[in-house]
Amino acid sequence: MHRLFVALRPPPEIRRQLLALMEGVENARWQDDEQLHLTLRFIGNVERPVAEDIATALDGVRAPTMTLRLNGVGCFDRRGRTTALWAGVHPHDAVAALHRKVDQALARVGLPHEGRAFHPHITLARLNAATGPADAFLARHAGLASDPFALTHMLLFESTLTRDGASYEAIARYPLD
Ligand code: 3AM
Repeated sequence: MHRLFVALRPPPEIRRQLLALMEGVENARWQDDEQLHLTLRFIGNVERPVAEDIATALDGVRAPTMTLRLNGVGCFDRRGRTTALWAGVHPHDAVAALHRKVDQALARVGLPHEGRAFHPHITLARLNAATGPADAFLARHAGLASDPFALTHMLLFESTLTRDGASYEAIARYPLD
């Protein structure tokens, strides 16, 4: 089985800016440089022939290169607990349009539409019960901004879960126009 997702990779200078934010939350599992990405669509576990269909379907997605900026930070909560800290991006329209195109391309090869709302974000840290409060981090970086950065391709990633977290490998690369 292959655990797949489709994502954008911020350029090195933006990743450096994000890495520099990563302190001040006790026991947070900060993402490393290799792990930084903006997920367009989580796919999950598929068998090899389906993975090949997915790779072909993504080849047919046509979308323009987009320019984004970092825009603030936020968190995801589940059952009253914060599970992830992330950096936001702005504007949302082009990246949401690309998310929809990817979702449609994947539907054509039989994957069910993603049910949940799309919130473009770059995960900075994963948190668990042992993690200290993140309020000060969220307040400190509420005004996060960056120079504009261009995203010129999207990537199909394979995720391998290890005891130390997930490791991600780009297995295909699709240029944006
Ligand atoms: O972009 P991030 O890193 O926040 O949380 C997982 C990660 O998102 C998410 O897919 C990305 C690559 O692993 N993910 C994992 N399981 C998921 C699921 N069942 C999921 N997204 C949606 N549904």
